[in-house]
This record gives sequence, structure tokens and C-alpha cells, in this order.
Amino acid sequence: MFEWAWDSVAAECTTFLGPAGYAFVQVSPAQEHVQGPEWWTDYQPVSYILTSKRGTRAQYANMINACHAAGVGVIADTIWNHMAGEDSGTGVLGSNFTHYNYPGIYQRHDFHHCGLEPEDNIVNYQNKTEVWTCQLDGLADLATGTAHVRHRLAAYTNDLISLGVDGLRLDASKHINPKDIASILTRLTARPYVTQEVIYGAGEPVTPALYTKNGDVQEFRYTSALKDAFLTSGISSLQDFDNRGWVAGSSANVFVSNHDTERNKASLNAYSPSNTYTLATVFSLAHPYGIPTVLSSYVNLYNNDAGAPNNDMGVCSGNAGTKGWFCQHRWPAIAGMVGFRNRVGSAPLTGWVSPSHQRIAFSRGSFGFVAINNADGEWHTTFKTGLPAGSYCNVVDGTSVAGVCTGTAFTISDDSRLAVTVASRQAIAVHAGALGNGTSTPKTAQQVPVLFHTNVTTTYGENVFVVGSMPQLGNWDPSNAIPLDPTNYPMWAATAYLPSNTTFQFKFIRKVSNGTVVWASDPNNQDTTPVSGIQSIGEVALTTNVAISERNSACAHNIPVLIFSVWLIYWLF
Ligand code: LAG
Ligand code: CA
Repeated sequence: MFEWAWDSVAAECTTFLGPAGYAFVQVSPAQEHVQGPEWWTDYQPVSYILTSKRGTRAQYANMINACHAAGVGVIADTIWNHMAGEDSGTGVLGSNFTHYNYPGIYQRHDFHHCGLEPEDNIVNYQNKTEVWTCQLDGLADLATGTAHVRHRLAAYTNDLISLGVDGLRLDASKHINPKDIASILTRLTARPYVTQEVIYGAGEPVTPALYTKNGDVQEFRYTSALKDAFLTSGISSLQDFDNRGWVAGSSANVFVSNHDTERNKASLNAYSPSNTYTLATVFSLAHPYGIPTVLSSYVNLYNNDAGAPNNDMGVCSGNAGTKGWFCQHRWPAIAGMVGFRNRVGSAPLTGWVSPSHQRIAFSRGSFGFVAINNADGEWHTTFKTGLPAGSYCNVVDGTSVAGVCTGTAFTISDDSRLAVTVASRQAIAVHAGALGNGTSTPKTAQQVPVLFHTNVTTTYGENVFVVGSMPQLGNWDPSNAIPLDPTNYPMWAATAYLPSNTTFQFKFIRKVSNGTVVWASDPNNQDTTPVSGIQSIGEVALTTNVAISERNSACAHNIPVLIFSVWLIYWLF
């Protein structure tokens, strides 16, 4: 739950993460850090007082208790490699520091001075010692080989453990000698789950394999392989990850995207075209390799530095929309697949079929079956599944409530066959823990996130909203319209959760400071929400090819982009 404030994580554990079956929630770093509006201030520790932009120590402790009560463990993002980057400054709680002096904590000899001064930054990734003892991005590099630093880092981590933390994401592990990590781990009062961030680099001497003795390792080659497979080369290559030189599945922590790769485009992200981000996440949760992490982040990927929306308070439901949060963990396909993974457990991957390079299907023993159609055009076929005969709920678009499927239900025959059509760029998944009663009529509509973007120049005091023909869009009442966020002015953006597979009309409106509402001229815009996944409407101010193709694909089933632009220009001038 990247950048979610502790109070909002606590509430989400209770209302969603626990009930959905998430085993752990990973949260942002908890310690005092440098000041500033950017998200990455959190990665520049200033002291080990547990107060950050995301809340106080008491709020952190309360979050852990709430999550535990909901059956969810807490993984702390833990920074052992470095302190802050600036020459001097003050933390969010008022602690002062200079680059190599943290009063009462560290002094000059507690840091590495790798001999590349004045900058001291890592340049040569072919040199192990340099990767471990020079500075990452100017961040003062702790002398993790010394007793004092090891003792201090263990004390900080033991403090987290004393509050109930169950796991550690060890930030920048690649930049710490694995022996130093091992030594600090021996000083802990309990042995939490450990996942180490070691970004693989071709030909480099510091490899993920060097770290498996300490715990799990994040396998970034998986992240790249999924991006490449879903966007380009084909998902038929994803049957197994043996003999590729990666860490064993039993040591791997994997993700479709993390907070860094969604920004630097080393992975798919929510703006990736043709539902690939959701489909890749379905794959990740269905396939047995590694422990999967689902990133839950926020809309603002226009600006790599922009901090969290809504004063860091995560929110995923209610009439006011998601206030700039993506809430990936709640997307029906993703939450449904968490249930799938929990039900199939360690059952082996069986019955892999791939009739073409962008279509795959497989079972997990006799407990689950998934088919992913990452191609244009329907996939109509009869699958041989591992499942016993019965009526099953498609957990990609529905849930099973007391034996009734809220989405599509499928029948598996006595000989375990499933005759089905998988729509273009969609997936289906069924498992033994989600039986449907055979109805294919959704009992309650599923909600999908829809991103509204528009480029509007306003005068001071004016704000932009979206209003439309459904309750989630205020039923055309401007006083219930959804506010767009101007963080990246002149881009205005908002996310709304709308019923899936539903046609609606909408308009952007401006509210002038004196209360007057200025409507865009007619006609209304019309859109149909997807069955699952995410939809982006309007202009996307990303400068990558991926964003451009997303814009095209969004407009293909909306109003033609030309009419949209003409209308916008007319409205503005
Ligand atoms: C990580 N894993 O190893 C985090 O996942 C990643 O998000 C962190 O970088 C990095 N290691 C250090 O903990 C993030 C931002 C950087 C940011 C850094 C420190 O991606 O952009 O650097 O956190 O806040 C920023 C500036 C740099 C500057 C540095 C030091 O962007 O230009 O040199 O601060 O002042
Ligand atoms: Ca280091």
C-alpha cells in the first residue's frame, strides 16, 4: 500500500485486505525522514523515531493491531543502506543532520567513504565493493560492516518488531554486502519474513543469488519478462522459469510492478495498453513461481516525484471516488485471484496449453483453472481442466457469495471439460473455493476504475469536475460531481469506480469561484466501461509510447479523439 497513511491502511485491512485474503500488507518506511512533498522523502532517513508523513508511532502500532485482527501480517519497508542525501537538513520531526553527522546516532566514521569523493557515488556496477560501499544517488552510505552500525540498525528493526511487524522489505539490499545483512539479522529478537531488493543487472557481479541465504529476493527478471511477454513477445513463454538463471521460486518474491518500475517504465503499469497490467497480475497470482506482491499505488504517474494524493489518506470506495488512488488491490480481477491463489495453495501447474503465442491456459492440480487471452479476438474453445464437475464462478469478474456467483458462472462437465469463450484481452479463472449456482446474470454489478483526464487552463479559484448519468458520477447534479485533481496542472485527473460493462454519459464542468457552474457544450460524451480492468478516458499526459497507445485504445471505443479535442478547444476559447 505504497504511501498510504497508517490510519488508512488500518481501515483497509479491516474492510478489504483481510476479507479478500491478502496475507500481508507492505507499507512505506516508518522512520523520520527529510521534509518535502515528494514520495521519495520516505527513503531518506533522518532518525529512527517512528514518525513519518504517514503517521505517528502510535498510529503505526494501531495499524499493526488492526491488520493482525483482520488476519493480515505487516511488512515494513526497512532502510539499512543509507541515511539522507542532502548536505544538511531537518527531518519531519525536527531532527537536524549534516551529511555524515546524525547527532546521537551516527558520526563521520559510521559511514563509508569509498574514495570517490567529493561525490562518492556508485559509478561502476562491475565492482562489487563499489556497489556496496559507495553512495547510491548521493545517499550517505552506512558502514554496515561495523559493530556500531549493525547494532543501531538492529535496534531500529527490533523496535519495529516489538510493535508487531511480521516482515521486512530490505530496501537497496543490493547495495549492502549480504554478510552485513546476515549479521544484522542475527541480532534481531525474532526472525521476520525477509524480502531483499536486489535488482538484477546483466553481467554484474552483485547478483540476486548472493542474497538467498538471508531470505527471499525480489526477482526483477520476472518483472521484465512479464512486461516483454504481455506487450511484445508473447505469454506462451511463461510456462516455467526454470533454467533461466533466476533464483528458485522458493526464494523469489515477484511483482508485475513496484513503485519504482511503474515510474521508470521497467514494468507494466496501470496505463499499459489493452488490459495487459490486469492480465499480467492475473497471471502472477495464478502461476506458482515465487511469492507475488500486488502493488497498490496512486494515479499520479505523470510526475515521477509527485507525492501521494488526498493528504496520504488512502480511500477506495464511497461517492467521492478514490481521490487519486488506483486501489489495484480492490480491482475485481486482482482481488478475485487472491482467493484463487489461497485456494490452490502449493498445487502444481498442470495441463499447460498455448495454441498461439498470446494465449495460455493451465490448471493448478484439481483446485483451479485459468485462461488468459492476451490477443485481439475471442478465444472460443473447450478446455480440459483439472477440476471436478460442477458450477464455478469466474473470479475474474465476480465473487461467490453463499453459493451464488455475482459474475459469470461456468459449468465444468463430468470429464472436467469447460466450453467457454474468453473475450479479447480478458481472462477467466475458476477455483474450488468459489462455486457458482449456474446463473450467468450478475447479481450485483462489479466496479471498475475509470480514469478521467483533461487538459484545462483555469483562472485562480476555478475547479474542474466530472459529472454524468450514474450515481457514482453525481446523476448530473453538479453539487455531487467528482472533483478532478490539478496536481499536474493543466492536467486535471480523477478516478471513479463505475459499474463494469455499462454505458454512461458524462461531461466535464468548471465551477467558477462565485459558485457558477460552466458546462461544456453539447453533446454529452458517452463511454462503456470494460468488463474488468481499468479504463482511461481523455488525454493522458504521459510522454511514452505506452501512454499514446493507451489513449488510442481508450478512444477507440469512446468518442473519436478529434471530436473530443475540437469540443475541448471550443469550450476553452
Ligand atoms: C530503493 N530501493 O533500493 C527504493 O525502492 C527507491 O524508491 C529509492 O529511491 C532508493 N532505493 C533509495 O532508497 C527513491 C527515488 C530517488 C530518490 C531516493 C531518495 O527513486 O529518486 O532520490 O528515493 O529520496 C532523491 C533524488 C535524487 C537525489 C537523492 C538524494 O531524486 O536526485 O540524489 O534524493 O538527495
Ligand atoms: Ca551500501
